[in-house]
Amino acid sequence: MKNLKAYILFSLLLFISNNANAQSPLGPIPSENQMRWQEMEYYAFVHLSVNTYTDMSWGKGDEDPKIFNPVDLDCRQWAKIAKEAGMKGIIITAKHHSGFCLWPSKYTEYSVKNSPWKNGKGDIMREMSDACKEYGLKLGVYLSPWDRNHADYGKPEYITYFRNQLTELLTNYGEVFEVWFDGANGGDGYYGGKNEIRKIDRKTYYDWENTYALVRKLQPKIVIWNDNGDRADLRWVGTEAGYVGETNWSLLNAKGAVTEDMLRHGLENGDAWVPGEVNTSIRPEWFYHLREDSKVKTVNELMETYYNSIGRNGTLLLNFPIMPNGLIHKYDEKAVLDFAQAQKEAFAKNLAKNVKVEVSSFKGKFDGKNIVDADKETFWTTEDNIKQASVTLHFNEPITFNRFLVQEYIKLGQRVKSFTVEAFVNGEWKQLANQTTIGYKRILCFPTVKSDKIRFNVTDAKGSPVISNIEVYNAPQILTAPKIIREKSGDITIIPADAESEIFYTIDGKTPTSKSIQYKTKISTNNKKVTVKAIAYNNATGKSSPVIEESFDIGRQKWTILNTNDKDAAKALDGNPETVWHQNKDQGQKLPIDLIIDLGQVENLTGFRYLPDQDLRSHGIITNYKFYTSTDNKNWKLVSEGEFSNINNNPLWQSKTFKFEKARYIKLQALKNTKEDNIAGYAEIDVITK
Ligand code: FUL
Repeated sequence: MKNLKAYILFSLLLFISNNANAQSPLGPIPSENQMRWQEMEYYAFVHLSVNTYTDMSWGKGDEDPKIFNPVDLDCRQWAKIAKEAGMKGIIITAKHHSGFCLWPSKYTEYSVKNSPWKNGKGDIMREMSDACKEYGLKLGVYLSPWDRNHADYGKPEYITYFRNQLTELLTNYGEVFEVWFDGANGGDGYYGGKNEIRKIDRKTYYDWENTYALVRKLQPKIVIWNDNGDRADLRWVGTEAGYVGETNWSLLNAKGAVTEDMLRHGLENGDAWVPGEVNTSIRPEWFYHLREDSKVKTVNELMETYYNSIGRNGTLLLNFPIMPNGLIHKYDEKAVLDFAQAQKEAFAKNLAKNVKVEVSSFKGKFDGKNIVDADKETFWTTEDNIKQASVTLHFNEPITFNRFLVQEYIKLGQRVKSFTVEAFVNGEWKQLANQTTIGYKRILCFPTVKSDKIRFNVTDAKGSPVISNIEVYNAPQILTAPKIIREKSGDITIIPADAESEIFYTIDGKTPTSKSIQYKTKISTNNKKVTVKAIAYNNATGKSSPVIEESFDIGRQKWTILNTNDKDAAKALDGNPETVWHQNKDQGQKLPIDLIIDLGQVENLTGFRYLPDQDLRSHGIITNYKFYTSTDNKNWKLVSEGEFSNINNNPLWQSKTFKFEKARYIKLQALKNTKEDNIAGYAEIDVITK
């Protein structure tokens, strides 16, 4: 009897301890909406506005709505591609900085209703929402706070207008999973015909607190993305290049300034859950430009983006620039479907599924088996207050692998501060990786290893680790395309990405194969215009990289920068995007500053190109310019002026075209830079000729 009582008591205690909460949540944790969003992992952006028809990165707000005519527009094509690519939703630029609305808003005339498209009877938001429903995708909305068209922008009245528009978008088109409030804000614009510069304080002007309250009331399941200095549900990662920091905490402080470092890495001891979303475009720019048809990202670049976003505790928001006809370009479609295929191949077989596991300690039912059951809802945790722990996976026979995937059960907080991965090779443990954070998902890539034992060690954590999943893969190798540059001498150099592959190229427009010319030394081009296409080819596997293509205008051999003695000036013409010349005005002075170049002979000019410093934090990134030509270096003619729109976030080649001019001298006048100081920086300067 006594034994029975003791047995019952013991069983009861065991039951309670087994089913008790594994660990209490530690620090901030995701809301249900943030959790649902995190699990989406991968979704699309689409950019379409009036500037799709003017070849500009940003619309100014004065574009005639009559130019907007996407005659073949088919949101079902966008949705079908996104779905087939494995994406879970689409965020559409309902209104970009131009102020032009893709839906017939009641509150403005500047919308599709005054465009020829469907005789002004169309509604792209409606078509997008219907297409998303049909393909089982979630719908997201980008509504630019900055509106370069609206007469009231900068006044309190505009906030009413902005909220009216938000209300339309979040009421009339069904459930919306994410709203995007772009950070680019204030500056020159049309503003109802005033054509002036208007500055606002992006932290206070929009009264975010009440704007958020409205959003949440209309869409209780939404997540808010905001890069205007006011903490929302999600954060920008500080770059549009497609990566977040290797160390990536999903935390920030709810109040106080946010630095670039915090955007990139989060904040270990932040008091709010604000995870990072990696936004990048499948082409260099966000909007469609014909010249970028040869610049669609390759599978390798996209896979790298995948590992640097989803593989680093982020989500991936990948953009399709919509063509003027209203469709996604077939090259973009192919690239994203090849990318989906590469993901499938990389993660085809989880070699760790249900293998034998040994853990250093565990608590109740939260034992090692939960890590390898490929179910992220079950997890392993240790006894309380343990900050170091390890998991060893035992395989029946040696496996070959090069990817390691690990997930924390973030509903109980992000805990791991550092970890290592080891493989047992030739009788000893060999370290494969020594890393910091994990978060929702971390994927590590390393050279292929063969082993029958893998060990994962948490080396430091905020509290007992809670790990939901470990997976191991052997991803096939994908060759990376080489880089092509043209030096000032006119010679072309092709730089391989790895030491093993050979390079083949063409300069006759044909697609290169392993039968094309093999690259051995610099290609001399007599200073002429030339298009080079190249591949890397691996003889052992017979595999090729994607084709890289670069087009160069006239060579710059005879060029001289006239108005300087600074030796570093050569860096602006050396063909190397990594080297930059900084031209300084005297301390205390401000721009403008001129860069005058003698082309050595009269050329048939139709435009110029400018590549800024690739480091966005650097000084001297020009935002506004004037460009002049001359035949005698005395009398100058202004041939182009304007802005390099999105250069602050995306330091790409800026191409500007103008009416044909015969000239020997060119002058680029930098009017303003991102820091509003006295420096103009040039990674490269080039011209476009007829
Ligand atoms: C930026 C904008 O200025 C770009 O045009 C683009 O919309 C990108 C997604 O965000 O800040």
